[in-house]
Amino acid sequence: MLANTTRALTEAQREQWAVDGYLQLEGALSPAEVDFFSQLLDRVRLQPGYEPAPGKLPRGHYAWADHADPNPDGFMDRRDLLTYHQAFIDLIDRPRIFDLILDLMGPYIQFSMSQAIVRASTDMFPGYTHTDGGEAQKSIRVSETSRPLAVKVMYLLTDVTEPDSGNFTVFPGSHLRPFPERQSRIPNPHMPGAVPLLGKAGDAYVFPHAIWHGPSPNRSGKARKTILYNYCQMFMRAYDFGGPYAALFERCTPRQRRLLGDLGHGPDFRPGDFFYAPEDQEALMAGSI
Ligand SMILES: O=C(O)CCC(=O)C(=O)O
Repeated sequence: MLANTTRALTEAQREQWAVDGYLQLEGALSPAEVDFFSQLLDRVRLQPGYEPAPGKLPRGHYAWADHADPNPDGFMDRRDLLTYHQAFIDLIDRPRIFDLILDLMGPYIQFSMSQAIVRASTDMFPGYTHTDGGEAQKSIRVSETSRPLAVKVMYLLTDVTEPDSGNFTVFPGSHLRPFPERQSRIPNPHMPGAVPLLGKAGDAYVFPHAIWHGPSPNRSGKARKTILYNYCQMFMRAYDFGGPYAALFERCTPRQRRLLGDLGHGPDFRPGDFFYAPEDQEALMAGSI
């Protein structure tokens, strides 16, 4: 059993998390929320922000861009969504989902990354299979009884009901064992063991950094839209900001502020920060203060 402080997961979810390494939650967002966020992403893509810069920057790095492809069904991979709308801030600790995050990860966590990905329908993209967190994290796996290092929630804003529709594709159990990654056998969404997940707009997938996963090609004829939120243990670095995200604090609740690095003593760093949490950490995360 995991040493949890809260009990949001059912026994079946706990087992699926430990064995398969991911969860699928139905109806995490309501139909109205799906419409709202979908339209919001259409507006976000017309604004400046962080996007990949292939050819200029290596994979995983983002550059400031004037806008993404203006076509609402075109590719977009926008990072650091929180400044665009209060709804993105409020999604950080959305009750039902954040309860699961706390149950899985414990209370000593921070928010790490927000991202919106639109996978255009195209014959040009073969899919992409990876672990999260770059080269070093790739070789770090925790056991079934450990807290995860980092966990992502991926909210589907589009129905994905057929294979090769940009499905989130997982290799169940791969978070626990070495994975065959060789130049001659580059992991891909069609190799043995791959499970392309189906889901409805509003569903969410929850997965740890160590599971091999990624998008399938999208040849469905329609774009696949998602929002991704990442949480990590407090002693790790966030992806989207280098210190406390002070510019957002006025728009946040105390819990959201803590998740964005407000340790209660201003923006300055002190030795020990992020390793030893403030005394109210557990109560604040649980929502009891
Ligand atoms: O499905 C996608 O577009 C990418 C999701 C993914 O692999 C990730 O967030 O790490």
